Parts: sequence; C-alpha cells; structure tokens
Amino acid sequence: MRPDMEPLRVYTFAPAWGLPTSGPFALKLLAWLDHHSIPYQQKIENRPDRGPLGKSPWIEQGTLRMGDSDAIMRHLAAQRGLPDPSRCDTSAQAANLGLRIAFEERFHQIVEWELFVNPEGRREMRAIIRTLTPPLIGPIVFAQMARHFGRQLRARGIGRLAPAQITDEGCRLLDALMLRLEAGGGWLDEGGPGLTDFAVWGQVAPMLCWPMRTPVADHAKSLPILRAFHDKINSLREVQPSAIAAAG
Ligand SMILES: N[C@@H](CCC(=O)N[C@@H](CS)C(=O)NCC(=O)O)C(=O)O
Repeated sequence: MRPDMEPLRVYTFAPAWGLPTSGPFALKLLAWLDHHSIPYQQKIENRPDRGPLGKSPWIEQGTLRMGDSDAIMRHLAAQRGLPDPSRCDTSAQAANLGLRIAFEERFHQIVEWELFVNPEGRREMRAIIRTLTPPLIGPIVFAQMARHFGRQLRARGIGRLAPAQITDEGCRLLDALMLRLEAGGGWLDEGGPGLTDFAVWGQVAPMLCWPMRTPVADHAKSLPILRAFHDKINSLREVQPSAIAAAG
C-alpha cells in the first residue's frame, strides 16, 4: 500500500480537562490535522519513552514512526501536497516563528512548572496519575515524573527562579500575546487559523481548561480575548471520539 494510504495513528497522552489530550504539542498536531480534514486514529500512550524520540506526540503510518510535531506536520503536508506549514518567507511569518518559539520553549516550561512544582498543580497531577495507573503504582510514577520535570526545569534555568518571577514571566508572555491577538483580529496567522494559532493554542489551552488555581493559569482565565481565541479553535476542531483508542 502507498505510505500515504496507510492508516495514520497519532500517539498522545490521555484526554484531560475536556481536551482531547493534556499534551500541548499533541493538541497543536490534532488541531492541524482536523483543520485539514486529515483522517487519523488517536492512540492513547502516556509513556513518551515508547516513541521514537522519547517525547509525545509521535505518529505511526505503515513502517514509519516519526516524532516531533513540526517534523510530522511538514511530512504530512508534503505527502498530501499541502504548503509547508512552517514556511517562513514574509516578515509576519518570521515574527510568528519567534512567537511559536516563545510559547513552545519558554511558556511550555511555565506550564510544566505549574503542573509539577506548584503545589496546586502537583495535587491535580498526582490525582490524575492515580487514575491512569494500577493501585499503589500512582504515587511512585508521580514522584518519578515530578523529579524528572523538576530536574529538567532546573537545568533549563527557569527552575532556579523564584515562583513570583516565573509567574511574572508567564503573565508577561500572555499579555504580549493579547497585543498580537488584538492586532490580528483574533488570529495570529494572517487569514488564520494556521500553525502559529494551533501551536500557541496547544500551550495555553490546558491552563484555560484545568480546574486548579495556579497563578499563570488564573491570569490566562481572566483574559476574555484569550478565552475567545480558545473557543474559536475548540469549535473548529472536528470531534472524533470514536477515533480515540488505547495504544497496544
Ligand atoms: N519538539 C517536540 C516537543 C515534544 C515534547 O516536549 N513533549 C513533551 C510533552 S508535551 C514530552 O514528551 N515530555 C516528556 C519528557 O520530556 O520526558 C514536539 O514538537 O513534538
């Protein structure tokens, strides 16, 4: 069978907080696939180390296994004759590349900090992991994950900042995003939505949807323009509940 005719499987973390997955990069990928009406089956796999790059999400199609959401989108776009989604040949696209990096690199670390270091986030994550693991294993898995992310955040430098500094940085990034959304009439990509909208949405959607009171998420929830952006992307997403299955 031609590779592009093989069923496409997308491996992501489990759904959470009313979103199809808790993973920001997988949210971006699923929104992009839905936007382009590319059929796929979402497979739930909470162990990123099972993927080809040790990170979530990844895809499998025939004999192909591929990680990294941007590489996946470029590959699928080429396979289907769509334009390269991360193509950058105008100054607006160059500015959006910077915005994606700000949110997928720096803001993403703040999301992880609120989930695995902030006490409110830790309480929620501990409870979620308990529901996803056999009895008695949950606390061990949570402790390993919290240690892993805590070490990564310290190595990146952000984990060495005071909580108030991390909060301040997260809120500043969101306030800068508001200026861009206002200027762009509610979208980040010209004639949106596009890759930058999906990428930034993937990073902010968990914070907008999770129930716990963490400081940057509280700020995000207080921004009507951001909530409207989230609602628009959420309503664009095709709901594919029957396509979700456990990996295996
Ligand atoms: N550049 C990658 C980033 C993927 C990524 O960082 N995924 C996170 C979850 S949102 C992950 O798997 N973290 C596990 C770890 O770092 O051990 C992409 O775009 O797919």
